[in-house]
Amino acid sequence: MTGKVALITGVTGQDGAYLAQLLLEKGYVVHGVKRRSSSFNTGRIDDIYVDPHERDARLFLHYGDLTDAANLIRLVQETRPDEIYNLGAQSHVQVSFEEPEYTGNANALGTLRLLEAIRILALEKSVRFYQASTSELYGKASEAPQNETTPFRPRSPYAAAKLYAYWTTVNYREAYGLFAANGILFNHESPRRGETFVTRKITRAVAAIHHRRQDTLYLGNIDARRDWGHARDYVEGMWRILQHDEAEDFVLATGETHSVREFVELAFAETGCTIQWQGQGADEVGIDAGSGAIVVRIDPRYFRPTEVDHLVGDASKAREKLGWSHRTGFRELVAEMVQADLKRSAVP
Ligand code: NDP
Ligand code: GDR
Repeated sequence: MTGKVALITGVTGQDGAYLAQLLLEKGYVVHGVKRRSSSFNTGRIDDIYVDPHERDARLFLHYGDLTDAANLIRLVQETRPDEIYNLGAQSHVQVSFEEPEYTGNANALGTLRLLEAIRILALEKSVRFYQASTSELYGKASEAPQNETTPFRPRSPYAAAKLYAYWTTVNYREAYGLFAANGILFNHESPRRGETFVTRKITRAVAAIHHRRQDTLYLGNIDARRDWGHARDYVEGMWRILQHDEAEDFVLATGETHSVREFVELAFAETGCTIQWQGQGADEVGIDAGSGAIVVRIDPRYFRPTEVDHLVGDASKAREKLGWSHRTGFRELVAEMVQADLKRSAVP
């Protein structure tokens, strides 16, 4: 047992669930912040949750919200964490164009509120703070691959809010001596990925089409390129960032880039289906070479007002200083996600 205490915002999300699991395995007591919702929102952590009345319970959930400063101060005061992982956010880039103000409130000011809570409670010398920064900061990047010194050029309200949070984290490190570090993480996915992010949207549709529950998958820009890794590997990197002897910012990435189009092809191939592309632009379609059915169509509704076309990360600093590198490759990731969705959608 480490005897350490961690506080995780966003514990009900993809990364929060994997991180809570990892920290419990390492012997931590884990406090997670969950939002009040009219329906259950703890599905991703149900398997690691133990009734708090049980003697061996080490995962505790608290209601909270990054838009509520008083709540954050009280949570930090009551839980007295050694490590805080700020993973909570309105994390959907396209949604941030629809809800820019809320996105700024939760992602930018939310980070400030949490850092201020640490300062108000005079915990700067005892707490370590991890900020969930993102490759979206690079946006229209001038160079590839992107590393810790690549200039930022955000392209969405989401990225602009995360830019504020990034620099606020750096500023609290420099101004108050807080151990505060940014993980600049490139896209990472898993069977627990939210259903509206493109990877999971594809793997769910492939499974549903395979089981004849859906005919067509509608997508936006299939030529966007991303550096996709597995969330399980990336939460291990977050933990290593906070165990390092100095607070520093790190890129976590696989170093490989693939298009959404390639993701679609591989995901369908997992069910034995070969995709042939026909047409151009918004009229392009993906045809199942076996049946001749159109299984993919483009819907301009999913085009973003400004797009991030090409991301590929260089994680050599994390490899050298933290001994971190990804374990799960692209093909393995796609296969795991499709197989998980095939299993889920086979249940009547
Ligand atoms: P998810 O969308 O799966 O999870 C986000 C979490 O934040 C959920 O628990 C959500 O709660 C919670 N949340 C949303 N709004 C608030 C709020 N106002 N107050 C408190 N909690 C809130 O995201 P991921 O797990 O994929 O990502 C984790 C973090 O890492 C996010 O900050 C994201 O922006 C960032 N990131 C993610 C990357 C990725 O590829 N996954 C890459 C780089 C950065 P609820 O369950 O109730 O919705
Ligand atoms: P991203 O992830 O914006 O990179 O942000 P997302 O999966 O939403 O988009 C990836 C790329 O796919 C294109 N795309 C579509 N996207 C969605 N969601 N739905 C579609 O139908 C679709 N068709 C094409 C997008 O245009 C884009 O280019 C994720 C989030 O987890 C952020 O929180 C995180 O910071 C970054 O990754 C790194």
